[in-house]
Amino acid sequence: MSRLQTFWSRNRALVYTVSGLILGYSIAIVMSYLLFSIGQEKGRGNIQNFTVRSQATENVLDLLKEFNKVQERMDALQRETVVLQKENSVLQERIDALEKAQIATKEFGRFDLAYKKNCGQSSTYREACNNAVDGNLETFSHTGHTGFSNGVNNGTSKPYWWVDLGNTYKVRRVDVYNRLSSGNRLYNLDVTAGKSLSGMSLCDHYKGRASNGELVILVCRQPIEARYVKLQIMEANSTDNYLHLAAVEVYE
Ligand SMILES: [Ca+2]
Repeated sequence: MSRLQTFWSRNRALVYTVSGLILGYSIAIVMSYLLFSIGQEKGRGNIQNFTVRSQATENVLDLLKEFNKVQERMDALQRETVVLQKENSVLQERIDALEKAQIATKEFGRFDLAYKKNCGQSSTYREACNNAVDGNLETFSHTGHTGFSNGVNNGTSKPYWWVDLGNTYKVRRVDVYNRLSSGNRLYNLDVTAGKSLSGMSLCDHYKGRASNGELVILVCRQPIEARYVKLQIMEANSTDNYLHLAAVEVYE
């Protein structure tokens, strides 16, 4: 019997056992590697998904930030618009005042058509209507006084004054000289003109309030063919409501 045969017959069981263990370990190593690879792939996929979701969230947050910025800008623009509208309103008032001043420098008829002409007023408190056409700025007409209560005088609702020019003229401008005291009572004034007191057209409106002795120039938008010119405070409340006029001058 050779040496090899002798070794095999003595150690066969040991060789089988060692071979079996080597094969078993190899299979275990291969399986572990395969399972690890699969797990890593799956893990990578999950990380990618997570990354995608995270990017989408970032985009939404960025959009929300942009939206908030746009909203803030719109609010700021809204506030700027309100300020500009107020400034525009103030400028418009200045333009109106300048236009009136410009009109006042234009050539009008040289003669006051109302001077010493016949007149009337809705009611009288001491001072007659013709004090407004006497050429004297210290005298004034005064509509009715109806009582005194709660510390104030009571006048009348919508008091008016008118003048008869005696002939028909193309009335374009009416100058009103305010009384030298209680001048704030002149406001909300309609100036109308027409061929008869029952057929009057609006020449101009004065918002007021006026100051003592103020000259208020009223200009008709269109010349009005008129024999009569009428001034009326359009306020219906009678409390401290009077029309008193130092002078009224009417021009073509
Ligand atoms: Ca007068």
